[in-house]
Amino acid sequence: MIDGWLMKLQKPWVFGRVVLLVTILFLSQGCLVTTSLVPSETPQPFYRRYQNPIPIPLANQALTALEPPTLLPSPVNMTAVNMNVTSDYGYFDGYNLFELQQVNKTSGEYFRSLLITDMEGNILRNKDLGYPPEFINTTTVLTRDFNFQKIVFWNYYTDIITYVDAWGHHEVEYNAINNTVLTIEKYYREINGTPYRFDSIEEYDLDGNKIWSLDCGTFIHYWQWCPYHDRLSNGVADVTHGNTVFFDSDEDILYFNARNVNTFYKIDHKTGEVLWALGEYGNFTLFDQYGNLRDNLFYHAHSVEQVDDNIFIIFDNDLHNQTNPENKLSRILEITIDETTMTANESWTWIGPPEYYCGWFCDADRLPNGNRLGTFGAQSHAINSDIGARLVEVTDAGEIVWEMNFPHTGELRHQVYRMERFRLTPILSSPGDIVAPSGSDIITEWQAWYNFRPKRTMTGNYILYHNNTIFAYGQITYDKFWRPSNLTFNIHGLKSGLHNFTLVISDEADKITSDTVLVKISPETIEPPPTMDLLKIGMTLIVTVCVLGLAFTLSVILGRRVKQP
Ligand SMILES: [Ca+2]
Ligand SMILES: [Ca+2]
Repeated sequence: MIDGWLMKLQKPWVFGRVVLLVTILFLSQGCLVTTSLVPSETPQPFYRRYQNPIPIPLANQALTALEPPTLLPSPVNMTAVNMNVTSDYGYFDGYNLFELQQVNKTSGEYFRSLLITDMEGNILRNKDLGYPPEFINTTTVLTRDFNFQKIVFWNYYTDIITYVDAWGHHEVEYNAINNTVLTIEKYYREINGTPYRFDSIEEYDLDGNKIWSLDCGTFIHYWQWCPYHDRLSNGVADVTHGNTVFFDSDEDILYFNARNVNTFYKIDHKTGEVLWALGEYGNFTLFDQYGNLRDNLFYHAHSVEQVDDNIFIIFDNDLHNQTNPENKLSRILEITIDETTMTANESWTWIGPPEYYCGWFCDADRLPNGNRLGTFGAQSHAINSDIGARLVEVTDAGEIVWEMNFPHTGELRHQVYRMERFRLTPILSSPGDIVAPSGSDIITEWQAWYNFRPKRTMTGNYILYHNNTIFAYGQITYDKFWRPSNLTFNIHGLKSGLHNFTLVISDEADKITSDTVLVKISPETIEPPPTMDLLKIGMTLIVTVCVLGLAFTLSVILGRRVKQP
């Protein structure tokens, strides 16, 4: 019987089938082995700790821990402020800096307090200073004192105020190149027997000496005045109504927004030359978010700021909309420009609901996590007159995640011109833990942002510790406009076991933030694993050669046996 099977096997087609079957069996076995050899491509985190991509928990230098809050004397009657806050997951944690104005609707009395609050609305600083506040370094706020009508530097740690003998309206700006301040001043010019109000941009040194001036009446013309005829309280035509100077120290460029001509200007600070203008009287071709050609993108806007290369954010109040005056939808607007093709496109916008409409005041900021902050800060809104100032944070997708409201209290109205979100220490991302076989090259990358939204590059230091020993150190340059700076480290030759890498970054005042990444190196040394394809090909070749060799030998032996009688 065995000889019968052997006879059949000797037939070439039967022998071929057997060889094929054996090969398939070997190959499938080989694949199983191969699969078990390849390590998981995405190692699972082995140690769960608080993940802080953003928001990051505030560092331990809490403002309240440094000194007690200076709550009195407060020009604003805070007991009459019925502030409320709502928040949701994903807001950018930090502190808020803004001037709160309290207005008595009947008597017209004005009170001002410069506040620093936490995200819940607890007041940590309350200072008798006015608007528009902003940080020029980690401890100093630049703003104005309405009692003395002077520009001031206020150190919110030491509570020391330094006065500059200059005043201006709507804006103060710091020039870090010259150590000077910029502001806007109004003047009147008579044209054909009629007075018109224009603005000039003025620069003062810290002793109050005027060192630079630019007359905006040289590039804005009286006939460009808003067709809705904005006037001052004395009846004079308010042609320009400048409300923003944004100074880019690194480029020595300033941007000037003239509310009543719906246009902002890029100006070379060295020469005073207007390099371009964007808006109703600008030289950009304008497109809305749908790609439609438009005569203008914003009406009586406020607070233009650069947020990235060729990207600007602005608060579009939508007052005196010349296409549809009843539109009345205020919004946060980002505009991306191309200085080669001279085109400007709406690249992001968040339109507030109709009841958020604000004809005057207001501010817009982009935060490090991509959220936007909108100061819908006027004391009254078109639909619900009880709302008052509302400060709103929205995600990139347009969801409201934080809102601070100042509803009316009897005759008292509350308004906010601009606000700033900030941290007390630098901001650091958390890249997450790493699991790798020994012999691997480890790359860790952190992102760092400065404490506040800087208009110039800022510097600090970093130290990377490996198990409490200094591994690397150096200087960081924090990018301007609150863009991230990357800190990348390539780490070689880690022994098996658990490694702690802690990155500490500091600002110019040596206030620090840290983040820890744990790296687990597995004990087995694993050569760089070949890919599945290479292994399959290798196994296939080996198995095929073996099987063919075996089959050939078998056939020779069996052939001899069958030939024997
Ligand atoms: Ca400013
Ligand atoms: Ca702001």
